[in-house]
Amino acid sequence: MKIDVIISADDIRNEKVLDKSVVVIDMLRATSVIVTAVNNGCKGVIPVIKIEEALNIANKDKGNCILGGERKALKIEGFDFSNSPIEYTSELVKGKTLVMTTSNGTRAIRGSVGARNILIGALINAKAVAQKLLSLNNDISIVNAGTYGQFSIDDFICTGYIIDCILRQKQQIDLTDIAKTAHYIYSENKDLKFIENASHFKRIKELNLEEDLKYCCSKDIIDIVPEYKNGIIK
Ligand code: 3SL
Ligand code: MG
Repeated sequence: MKIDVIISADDIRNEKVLDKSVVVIDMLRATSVIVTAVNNGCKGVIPVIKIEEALNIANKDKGNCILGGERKALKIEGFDFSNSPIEYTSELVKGKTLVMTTSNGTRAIRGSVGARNILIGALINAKAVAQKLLSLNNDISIVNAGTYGQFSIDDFICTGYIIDCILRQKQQIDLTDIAKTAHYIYSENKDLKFIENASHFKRIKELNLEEDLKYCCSKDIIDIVPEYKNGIIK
């Protein structure tokens, strides 16, 4: 079993994900939203790239669909939810299909098509993701959504933690240099405080979304692993 890491949605190349077990990570905040929504009974999440595409899908099934996501970290006009995971309570999402578009996360999910499995990961479900990857017993590509095509500290630390959870159960794993680096950086920063240096962490903080940051930086509070298959995450 081999583990590789892709550092941003812009860096995904088909041969890097083809037939792999992929985990897409956008811990701030898209994949934290998806994990939370599915855990709270959301029927499925449809990740799309464009706002118009999201509106078209949702308008065809108004009673069942809810719209969520962001541009520049802010709620999109006409949408029901922003990209704040704590908004996605079971009262509001149970039985609904979430149509979602975000700047980096949904792009990374769609860009991973061609992988054997596309799992949705964040710090909040990291241990469960590691367990699922071990059970799939396939080579792994951990796709960091990154931030607007750039490397992002938050996703990289989360990657290191998932690798750490895997290595605690199975030592015979071949790590690429970048996977070793992610694991090393996490090992030196297990309290996760280093994430505060991420430019996107600072952006969310400037928006006074401290509750989101606290929630997204909580390890293993959810034990489900959503998977993207045939256009929908369940
Ligand atoms: O880039 C994304 O997909 C979003 O998660 C970014 S934000 O945290 O909602 O601004
Ligand atoms: Mg992000």
